[in-house]
Amino acid sequence: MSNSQRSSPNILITVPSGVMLPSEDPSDLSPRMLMHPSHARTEAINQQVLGTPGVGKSTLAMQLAEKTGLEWLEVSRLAQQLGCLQEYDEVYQCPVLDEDKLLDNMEFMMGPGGKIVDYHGCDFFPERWFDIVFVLRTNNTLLYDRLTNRGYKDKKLEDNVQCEIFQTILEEAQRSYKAEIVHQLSSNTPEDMKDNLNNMAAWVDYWRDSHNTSIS
Ligand code: DAT
Repeated sequence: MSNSQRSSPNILITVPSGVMLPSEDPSDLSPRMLMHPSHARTEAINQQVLGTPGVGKSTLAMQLAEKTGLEWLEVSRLAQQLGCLQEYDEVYQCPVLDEDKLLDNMEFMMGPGGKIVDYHGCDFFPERWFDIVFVLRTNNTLLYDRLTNRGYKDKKLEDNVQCEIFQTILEEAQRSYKAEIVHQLSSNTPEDMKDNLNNMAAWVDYWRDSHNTSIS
């Protein structure tokens, strides 16, 4: 088994090599230990997929939704559909999010569970919404190329690559949620994406088995 993979009795957890998991005790890797203990969801797990733009959140979340039946909520698109975008920020070349309005609209969606929330930030979301949080991480050179292909340039390109270098989103997640529910996943190659998809789907299965639920 490589340095980047550690197994629990039921689930394989993949972490970037050298990254420490919340506990050094391998027994803490069981899904039961790593899931949010105070959930009250009735239907299914709520997962969050986080990371700097370009790390692969949307591609992975869409595949996960197809594989599991969970609903993919792409927050940027949802905000646009719900009229939760304010004035345009010329410096960052994106509209400003009306967070309060978005949260009011999302509250009823999140309650029953079964959602994959995909966004590049998390500090304004209620902690109670999420059972498990995945932060995708990408090598800086690969990310630079992906963002350039997407048409990012100048300050926007530089800021986003720096955001990844300084692991800004990971630290935001670690400040926003309990350490045991936040997991980093490498997202450099198609093989990484496949592994991540399987691991995240395994959490959905685990939740269903342990709560005896299913999504029709
Ligand atoms: P995000 O939603 O985080 O902005 P994305 O899903 O749109 O990112 O992906 C950006 C691009 O990178 C897209 O062309 C797919 C590619 N990509 C994402 N994850 C990858 C991976 N693990 N290996 C190879 N390419 C990947």
